[in-house]
Amino acid sequence: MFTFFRKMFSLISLLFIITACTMCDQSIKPYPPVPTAQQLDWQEAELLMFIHFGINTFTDSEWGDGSEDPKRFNPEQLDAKQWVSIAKEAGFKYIILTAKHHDGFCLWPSQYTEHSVKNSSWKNGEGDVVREFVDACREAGIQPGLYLSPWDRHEPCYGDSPAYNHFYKNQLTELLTNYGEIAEVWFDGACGEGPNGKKQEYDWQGYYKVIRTLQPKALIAISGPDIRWVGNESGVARETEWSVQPAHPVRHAGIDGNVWNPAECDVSIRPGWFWHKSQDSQVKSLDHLLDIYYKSVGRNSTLLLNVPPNDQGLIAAPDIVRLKEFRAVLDESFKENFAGWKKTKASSARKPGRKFSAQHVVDEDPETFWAPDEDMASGWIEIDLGNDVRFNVAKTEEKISLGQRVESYRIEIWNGSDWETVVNGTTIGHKKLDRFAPVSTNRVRWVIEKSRACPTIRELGLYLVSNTGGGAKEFHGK
Ligand code: FUL
Repeated sequence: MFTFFRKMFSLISLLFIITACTMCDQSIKPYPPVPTAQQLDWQEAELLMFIHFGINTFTDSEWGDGSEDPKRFNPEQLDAKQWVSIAKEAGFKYIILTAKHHDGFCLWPSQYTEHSVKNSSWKNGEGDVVREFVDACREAGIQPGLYLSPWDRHEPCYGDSPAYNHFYKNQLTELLTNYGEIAEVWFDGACGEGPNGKKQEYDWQGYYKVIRTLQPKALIAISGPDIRWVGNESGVARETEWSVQPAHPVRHAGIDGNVWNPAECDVSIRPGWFWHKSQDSQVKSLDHLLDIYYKSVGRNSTLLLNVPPNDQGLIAAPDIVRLKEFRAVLDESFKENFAGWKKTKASSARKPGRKFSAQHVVDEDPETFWAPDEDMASGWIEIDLGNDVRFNVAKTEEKISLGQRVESYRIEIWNGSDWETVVNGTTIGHKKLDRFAPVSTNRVRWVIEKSRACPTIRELGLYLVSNTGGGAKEFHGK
């Protein structure tokens, strides 16, 4: 009997806890717009690899004009598994392949054109690079994405708008039907003249419809609604980078107000997008890549780094070396978070219970977060480091599944008698990495100065990084 009552009591307590937690969850409402599940997954991925590969790889050019002989395509040692394993080891979670670039040459045997692998020397025209690529991605747990250039300098009907749109949708349909789940479709906006100066009007709404119908989970990037081009090809986001943007008249037709439209920073590891032998010695330096990392991933964006395979169909040695160095430095840099599990206090914490306590910003749990009292659009968190600690990088993260909220913040250190500012920042978003000259202190304070709604801070970090990509020169504050 006693055991029965004890069990009943435990059951009732459990139900009480579950109900209380559900109520707490409801007590912070999302501040719209918020990301979709796919946008969140993509943002958490942080690193994406671009693979520019095609007829240009064999003609030593960046933009083919469509007159290239498909026979020239012959990557004798092509190994998509090599691309994928190099990407995976370096921490890249998505890979986007140029299924067709502006020259119109297709890496898959499209039934709508003769300008493809089927008329190449590679595998006697029996090969399919897209197939090998998606298979290798799936085997390794990497998300595959495809780039299908709307601008097609080979296709004769380009410039006859309805005919070409029909052709293009057929190609999209082939790619989105025959190769399993595709995570990202990358739309370049380039739109050159067609034959006899004809202007092609792209049917964007029609293209989006094909994708949404065939692959409802695929993100449509750049000239599409889900992911925004950062605005340059140097891999650099703005210091103030909002994922919340005004709806674009074409990409978000029919929507008024703001949409969730995060930035992607695309940049090549080499001067060109395609592989050129002459550029084997011009792979970006480690410092440059690290600087790019801080200015893209560290500024609420993702990094889409292009690593183009060579004419053998393999990623070349200098690029592999650099990617390994890049990974090793990042692992080393973020190995020890001096703020991790330290004692915190805050201006306030939202009730009830400890659900939104400041302790959550150092618990290394991406699900939990701190929020101040209801209706507070500002507040602070202090971390007691125990002893003096030296660091030169700070990490700040918002819980973006609830929306991007913070407009300005600062980071202060205790100098024994006063608080000194080391960082003055604006937006945070998914991840903000601030670099500064090394400082030593036993107390650090993050002050959220202004927020569009009650701030929701997910994680904070402090690191001593030996190679910040030269960015320490740029530190602001004090
Ligand atoms: C540009 C293209 O013209 C380049 O060749 C490259 O593909 C880059 C990613 O997008 O608009």
